[in-house]
Amino acid sequence: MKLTKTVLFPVASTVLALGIASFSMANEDTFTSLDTNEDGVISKEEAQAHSTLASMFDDVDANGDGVITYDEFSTAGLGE
Ligand SMILES: [Ca+2]
Ligand SMILES: [Ca+2]
Repeated sequence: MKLTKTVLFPVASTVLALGIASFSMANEDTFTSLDTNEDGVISKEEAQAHSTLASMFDDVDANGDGVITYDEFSTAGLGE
């Protein structure tokens, strides 16, 4: 029992870490492709290219400054 736990835990951690890494990359690709003027944030106009983001814009823009940062984007769980 003790041996099984010792062996399985690092494997599970690696799989989890890889899953998170690939999710983050997909997220970043989506964010970058939406940021057409490459100023590092998504404006309301740029968000129109992403139907989900466009309809959720005000919710995703957590601090209400009218643009979406990568932090706000990833916190909202967008990226597909
Ligand atoms: Ca932009
Ligand atoms: Ca914002």
